[in-house]
Amino acid sequence: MARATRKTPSKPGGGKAASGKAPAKRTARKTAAKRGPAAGEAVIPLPDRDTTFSLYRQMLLIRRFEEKAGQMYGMGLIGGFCHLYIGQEAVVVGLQSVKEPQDPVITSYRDHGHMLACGIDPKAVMAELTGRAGGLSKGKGGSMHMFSREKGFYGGHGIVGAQVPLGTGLAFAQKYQQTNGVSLTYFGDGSANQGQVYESFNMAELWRLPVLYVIENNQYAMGTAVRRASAQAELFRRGESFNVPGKPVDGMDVLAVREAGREALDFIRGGNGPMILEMKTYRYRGHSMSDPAKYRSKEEVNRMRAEHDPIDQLKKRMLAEGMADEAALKEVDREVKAVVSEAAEYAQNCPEPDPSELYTDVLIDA
Ligand SMILES: Cc1ncc(C[n+]2csc(CCOP(=O)(O)OP(=O)(O)O)c2C)c(N)n1
Ligand SMILES: [Mg+2]
Repeated sequence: MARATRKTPSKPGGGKAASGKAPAKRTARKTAAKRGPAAGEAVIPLPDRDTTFSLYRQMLLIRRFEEKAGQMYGMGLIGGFCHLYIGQEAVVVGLQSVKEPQDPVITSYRDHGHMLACGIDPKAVMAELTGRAGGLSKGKGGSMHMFSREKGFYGGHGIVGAQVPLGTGLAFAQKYQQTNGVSLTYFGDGSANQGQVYESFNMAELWRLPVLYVIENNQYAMGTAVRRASAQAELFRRGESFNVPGKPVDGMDVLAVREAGREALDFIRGGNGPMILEMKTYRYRGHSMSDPAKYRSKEEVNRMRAEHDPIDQLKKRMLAEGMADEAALKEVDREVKAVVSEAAEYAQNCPEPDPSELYTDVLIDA
C-alpha cells in the first residue's frame, strides 16, 4: 500500500523539519558553539518555586549520590565498572521534568543519574553498586545493569550504542499499544558513530516512531575527544540523511534543556516521528573510576566547573532573583545528604545475595 506523503511539520526551534533541508550551516554552527544566552538574548525565566526547587534538589541528589559512589569505589566497597555522571545532571533532570509518566527511558552504562531522576530508590541503586541482595538487580547486575519496569527505566546497557535500537523498539511499543508515550533514548557522542544508530534513525523515521534521541555530548568517548572521532561533530545534524530533525542544546543549563525537551516532546507526541536533541555537556570525572583522564588538562575541567556548572548556575539565579536564600538551599543540601547517607549505610549493611540466586534470572539452554 502506498504510504501517504508526509506532511512537513515545522521543526521545533524554528528550523526546517523533515523536508531534508538542514538549517543554514552558519546559523547551526553559531548555535552549536554557544553556551548560555548571549547579550541581548532572552533569558529563560525560572519556573515556579516548587518546580525550581525540585530541579535543584534532583540535580544535587545525583551529584551527592555520585560523589558518594566515587568514595565508596575508592574504599573498595564497589567492584567492577562504575561510570559517574557528575557534570551532566542538567540533561536528565531537565528532560525528566517535562516528560509524561508513561514515557520510557533507556540509556548507557552511565546510568545512576537516570535512575534517580526516574524516581528509583537511591538505596536500591547504591545496594546494586555494592552487589547486595537489596540492590535493584538483586546484586547481580552492578552499576551498568539495572532496570525498573515500574518506573519506566529500561537500563543500563554496557554495549556502546546497543540501547538505541532497543529505545527505538520501545517507541514502536508505545505506538503499537497506543500509549501516547515517547521513548527517551539517551546515548553518548562516541555511540553516535555506531552503525546501529543510523539503522534506528531510518526505521524510526519511516515508521514515524515516537522517539526522542538524546545525544549526551560530553565531549569525550573514553579518552577520545569528539572532534578526533567524528567526521561530522555537529551531532544534532546526524539525522539529516534520514529526515530526522535535530537541535543543539546547552546541556549545562537545566532551563534550556527543559525548554528544548518540552518542544521536542510536543513535536514527537504530535505524531511527527523522531527527533534528535544534542545536549552539549561535560563530564567532570574520568570515563570510569579507573580512568586518570590524562587526555585533557585540569584547566579545561576547572573552567567548565567554574563557568558552566549546572547546579551553581541554577543556584545563582535562585539567589539573584530572590527565590531562595542561602539557608533554604543549605536545607536542601542537608536533606539530600541524609538521603545519600542512608543509601550508603543500607548498601553496606545489606547481605550479599544467596548463592541460590546464581540460578535465577538467567536464560538456561535446556
Ligand atoms: C560496542 C562497544 N565498543 C566499545 C566499547 C568500549 N567502550 C565503553 S564506553 C566507550 C565510549 C563511549 O563514549 P560515549 O558514547 O561518548 O559515552 P560516554 O562514556 O561519554 O557517556 C567505549 C568505546 C563498548 N563497551 N561497546
Ligand atoms: Mg561521551
